[in-house]
Amino acid sequence: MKKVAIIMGSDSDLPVVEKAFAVLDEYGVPFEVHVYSAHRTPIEARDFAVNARENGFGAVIAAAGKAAHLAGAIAANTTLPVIGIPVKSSTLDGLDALLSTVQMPSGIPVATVAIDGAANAALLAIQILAVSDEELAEKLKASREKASASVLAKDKAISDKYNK
Ligand code: RP5
Repeated sequence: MKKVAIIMGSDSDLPVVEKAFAVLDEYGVPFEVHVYSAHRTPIEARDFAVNARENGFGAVIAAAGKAAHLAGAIAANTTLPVIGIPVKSSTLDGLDALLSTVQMPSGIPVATVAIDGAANAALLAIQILAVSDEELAEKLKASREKASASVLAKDKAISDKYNK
């Protein structure tokens, strides 16, 4: 199976990014984690991206806060799908990171999830790998069915209590 790369701009992003580790573990998807910054270690970030495909990765998750150029900088140097997580780490509550991550110019896409949306970033990476992995696709389907059943059970409980 292809691996997922998770790059964060700083170790201060870890509390947010860790939520992605849990989801990838749950699905048995191998991943590798690094701290590379578009601004502080631009050469290492670039080199990782350039070599990511031949190093066995199928998708890259890049998390950064403030003037968050990491996902875009990674995307500029690979044709692997790149998922950006804008991290809420500034006085602007993550809106700065959201806009920096999502507003990519035509030709270099970054699939941007919600501010601090690490779990969805992991799920999207898994869905990308599942395009060519039936077993993973089945796990995703089972998980969606479980989530639906859980909501329907809550609906029944609320309905039984209030809808006389
Ligand atoms: C960004 O700046 C990082 O991704 C982090 O979210 C933010 C602050 O970094 P530190 O100053 O905490 O290292 O590049």
